[in-house]
Amino acid sequence: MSRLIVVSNRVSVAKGRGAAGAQGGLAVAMSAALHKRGGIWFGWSGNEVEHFTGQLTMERADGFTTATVDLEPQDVDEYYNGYANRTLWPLFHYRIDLAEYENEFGRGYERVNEHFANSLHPLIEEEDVVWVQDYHFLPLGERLRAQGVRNRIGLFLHIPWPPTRLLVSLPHHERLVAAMLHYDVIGFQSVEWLESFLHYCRKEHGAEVDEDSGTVRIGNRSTIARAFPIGIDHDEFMALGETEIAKRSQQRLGGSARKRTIAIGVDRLDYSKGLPERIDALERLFSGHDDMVNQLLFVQIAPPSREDVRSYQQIRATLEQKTGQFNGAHSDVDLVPIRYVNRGFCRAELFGFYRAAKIGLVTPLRDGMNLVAKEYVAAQDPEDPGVLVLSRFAGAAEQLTDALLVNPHDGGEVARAIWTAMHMPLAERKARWEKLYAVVRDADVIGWADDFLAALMQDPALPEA
Ligand code: ADQ
Repeated sequence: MSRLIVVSNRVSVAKGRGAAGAQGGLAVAMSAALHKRGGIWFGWSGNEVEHFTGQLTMERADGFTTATVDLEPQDVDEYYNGYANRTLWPLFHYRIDLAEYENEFGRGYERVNEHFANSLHPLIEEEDVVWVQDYHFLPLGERLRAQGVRNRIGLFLHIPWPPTRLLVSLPHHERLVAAMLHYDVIGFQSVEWLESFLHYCRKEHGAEVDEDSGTVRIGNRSTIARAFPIGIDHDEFMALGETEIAKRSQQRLGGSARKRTIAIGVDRLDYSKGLPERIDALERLFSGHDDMVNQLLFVQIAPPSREDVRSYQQIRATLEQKTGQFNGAHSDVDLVPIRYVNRGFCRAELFGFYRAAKIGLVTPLRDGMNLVAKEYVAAQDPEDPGVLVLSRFAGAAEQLTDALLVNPHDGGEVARAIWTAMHMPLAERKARWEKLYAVVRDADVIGWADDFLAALMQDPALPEA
């Protein structure tokens, strides 16, 4: 079996399935795939040094090795906070108004991709396959090819692919996408993102596309582009549900609700997650029903992220203001309708909170997939399941069609969906949940990694011209 090399911006080794579970599904999937095949997980250490040296820190993990490099502060500013999080992230989430196009960001991104290729290249052996994760490394495959690497190299994009009309606003977009064609396989979360990519390749590069095989050909280069929807680690997550921590968390939240229906949102504090719009929808619901404070409690768990980036400071301030105003207007002396919590919880605690909540509110404006929607479904009591209210604009909506699907920009529609969820008869809740759960169980993250790697190892590409 070929050895696997995973590349991601940060390396985060899972401590083992079913453990305390502080890591996300991705860390678990990568650790499992590496454990099975042996290999190396390569990325940024998260540390900064005055001058980049490219020196690798190698450590043994469970059946594989981690290899990390330190970056210098300018790299972190320009590549990570800059091009990745201030240019590509907003643009790829349709927020062209927030995308910043600074030459230094682009140069920093190119430079760090070059650094990564230089450090990674000596580690690659003849039979290895290289699996690159996400938008931080769109040109990395090309850099490795330029250094003579002929191994199979794949890319999985965790975020959406934007419509062509938006992407063309990015300076040098042609070069960026042409570089991606050096990957043998490119994976997307959903058919919608895949189709946007194929449309762009046809329109801007005159690519020949074979829809059946997903082959995209430009000149003498070709790549396979396909949808591989990511899932959660179902078995690991269900095991967390059996823990005392999960049970106590469920009781703690459920017991504190004073008989109100609990709705929950769990999101990184990011403008793509539609958090202010969610409060606007609740405003409609509460203004339309006098007694709502006695009926509904909304718990929003939103740990801050990317705090060095201004748009993230702004979304945080907006949300604080909105929840403050909302609670000022709708609280009673002994009841507060929104609990807004700015911190992370361990995944067993999250399981308990999801289970205590009879409504899961997952209403991003755009999201590559959204694993919270899947975790919410997995955590429900089969005999008395809650209802998932899900944005049509999350990749997850392609699979979770038995949720109440909503347009997150339409506050009235979201408010009506919450009302419907509050009053949905048990038989309908069960019928919907059973179908949702079957999807979450059967398309999990371990199968996702296996499918991607099977595609990557199949049909070796013709040698580069
Ligand atoms: P994210 O944008 O981070 O991921 P998501 O898929 O929802 O979004 O994953 C978030 C993860 O963080 C979930 O596992 C959730 O449980 C966890 N989390 C969130 N808030 C937490 C809290 N307060 N405490 C502890 N854990 C918390 C990106 C893309 C997504 C895509 C994933 C995976 O933006 O669209 O689904 O990658 O590909």
